[in-house]
Amino acid sequence: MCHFLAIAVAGLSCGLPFGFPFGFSFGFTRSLPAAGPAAPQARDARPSTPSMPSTPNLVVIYCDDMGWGDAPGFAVAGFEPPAYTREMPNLARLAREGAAFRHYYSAQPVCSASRAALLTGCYPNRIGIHGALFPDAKTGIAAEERTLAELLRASGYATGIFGKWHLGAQEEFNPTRHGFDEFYGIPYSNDMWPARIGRQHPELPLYDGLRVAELVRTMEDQGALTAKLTRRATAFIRARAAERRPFFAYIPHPQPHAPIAAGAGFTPASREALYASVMREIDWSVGEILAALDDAGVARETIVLFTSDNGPWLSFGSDAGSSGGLREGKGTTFEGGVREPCLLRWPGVVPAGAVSDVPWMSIDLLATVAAVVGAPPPAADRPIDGRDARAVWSCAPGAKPTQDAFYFYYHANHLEGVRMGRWKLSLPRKSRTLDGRPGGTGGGEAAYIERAVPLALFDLERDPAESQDVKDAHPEVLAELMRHVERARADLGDALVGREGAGRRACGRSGSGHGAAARE
Ligand SMILES: [Ca+2]
Repeated sequence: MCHFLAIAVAGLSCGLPFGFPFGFSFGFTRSLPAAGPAAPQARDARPSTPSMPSTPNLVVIYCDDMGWGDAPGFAVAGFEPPAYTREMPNLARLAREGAAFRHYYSAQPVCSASRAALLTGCYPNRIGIHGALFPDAKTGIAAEERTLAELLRASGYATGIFGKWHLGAQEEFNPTRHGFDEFYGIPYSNDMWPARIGRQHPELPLYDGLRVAELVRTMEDQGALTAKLTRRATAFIRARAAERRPFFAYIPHPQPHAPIAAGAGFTPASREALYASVMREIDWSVGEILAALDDAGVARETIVLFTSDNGPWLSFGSDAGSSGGLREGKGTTFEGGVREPCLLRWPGVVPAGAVSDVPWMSIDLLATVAAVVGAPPPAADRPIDGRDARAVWSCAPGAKPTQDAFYFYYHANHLEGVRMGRWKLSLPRKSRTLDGRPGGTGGGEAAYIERAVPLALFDLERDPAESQDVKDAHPEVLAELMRHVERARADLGDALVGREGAGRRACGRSGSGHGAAARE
């Protein structure tokens, strides 16, 4: 399923617990050194060449509400991509120098839950995070969960987040309390300010560590964020590279989440063209990051992952992105809500120019990185859901999806869908839709309606838009998927059928806490 050139790979495994021996070589342009679990490198002993790929730098660029169809090369057959996807030279460069994963998933189609999965390797409902945490939320990520930043810091990495956190706004949930050395960014979404959700909420703070550095009060302030975050991220990259210290730079852009805003130099020709300008500025930011890696001489020893937290916020219409022909968008577990554009560059490991249709999910990132750096396994009482994705990343022939089944939960704990291979089971529920009506214009929002959707089986290979229920033609597939549903319900629960689940853990609660304020 990897459309590239033949790659000779030996010793690959898939779906094993991380930490297993892993050595392979490519048969085309270069050979790789073995990447077995290795002791963390001392901070001052890091080689400057990729001869020790067990400590690659990691850069994760995580957009907010960017659709699957918002990056070049992501569209179902016959769908006309937005014009701005042809004006993204830096994303095109990432695709050329790395691989495009067309069946990469976010774990949930909403901000906080999506980020919880990315940073812990767990389904967010396993660790008690759901929805989007509001400024008054007294909950956040539990101190006992191991974040990707904590894992890498324990392996000698410098860690920085430059952008939107959204895993708890109280001080005990600050990123600097969860593994990040540096935090420069906003604690929650860019629409959680008085201009949109009312005067009862505080001004939007821009943090520098534990301190509020300034307030984001105007759309001009919002428009300046992308450049400010990019400058801090590139400064961090250059400084850590100069110290020859491995680093993890997490760059979760607040854009293109509404209200959209572009910075100086990206003023659109018209209000209708603002979304395109925002996307072009994000592309510019990617170029700045890639240039910083080049200038510092660390591009070949750095993993760069570019993706988004969930699909487009379609009710904003002209201010929302494109799902590329997939069904629906943010706030739904149809493909347009949870499938995200994914570009991954890791010279010598990820074949340049490859396009892969092998599914993997954000929950797999932590397990994969843990395998690369040889991190200890998770605590016995804190199992994670992710699997080592290196076989998928390297586009190994015959590489299987990282998971036997991918589960799509939404709301507090609703199991809405399961993907197994080419098949996706859509479970009965209510799901929001514009029902064919256009979204808003100029920053206005059209109203969704809630519509009951029935049990359905979709063949994503033949029907990526999830338009034709084929369960009657494939009863054996339906039966196997229902066995996965039962496994998920026993472990993670399913509020749609009144199941609690034995494997769920509590989120963190602030000392002054009185309940969650998470909404979808
Ligand atoms: Ca989002």
